[in-house]
Amino acid sequence: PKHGAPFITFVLGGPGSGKGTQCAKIVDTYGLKHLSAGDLLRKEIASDSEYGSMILNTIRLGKIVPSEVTVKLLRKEMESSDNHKFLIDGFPRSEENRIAFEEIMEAEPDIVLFFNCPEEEMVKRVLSRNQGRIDDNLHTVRKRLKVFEELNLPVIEHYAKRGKLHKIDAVGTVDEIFEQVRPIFAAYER
Ligand code: UP5
Ligand code: MG
Repeated sequence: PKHGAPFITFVLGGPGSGKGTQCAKIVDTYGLKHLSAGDLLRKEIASDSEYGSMILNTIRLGKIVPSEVTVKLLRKEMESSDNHKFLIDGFPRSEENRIAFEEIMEAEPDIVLFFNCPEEEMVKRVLSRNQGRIDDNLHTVRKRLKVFEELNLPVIEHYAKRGKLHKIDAVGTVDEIFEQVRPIFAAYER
């Protein structure tokens, strides 16, 4: 990256594809700053902010929170971080998200990871997670999968065309999957 510019990785994949799990391993090994858009939004709900109830209702329906809100949260985290290598998990979820981020942050990702996982495996993982997430029920998972296909796949396609996409087979053990991820970051360590 050019001097002073952040190093940005977007981590994409459907609900339960293993984004958060693999991000934890990337952070441990390569020391990037993990920013989960979903976690930031859930923190907003918990903190009773002005957007809290709107965000809660949006997540409950498996829909996408307005770009301005999510980009503002990401921007705040990025600007206050002394680590300039970011692992942005679960964002952008639509072309509109992507364009808003690129315009407001005046930055594009260096790397885009796509955890490619069959739907039935994603459903199984989400429904057995048991962490009390309001969107981890069969009805909302179906909706999340539909929104992923309709709105997130075009973003993945966009970055594939730009030569930035790394498609990872997200079936297997956590360690087997990480072995596909490792060389992508190792290449930047050299
Ligand atoms: N697990 C992980 N890896 C496994 C493996 N290899 N084998 C077997 N099990 C495995 O994993 C899910 C579960 O599977 C866990 O129990 C894990 O142990 C197990 P996880 O790593 O949590 O998968 P992840 O892809 O992170 O799943 P998550 O449910 O978090 O994905 P979503 O994209 O659905 O959730 P997110 O938090 O990003 O977004 C939630 C909602 O917030 C969205 O639906 C949307 O409404 C809203 N949102 C926005 O509006 N805008 C945004 O920018 C972001 C979110
Ligand atoms: Mg997650």
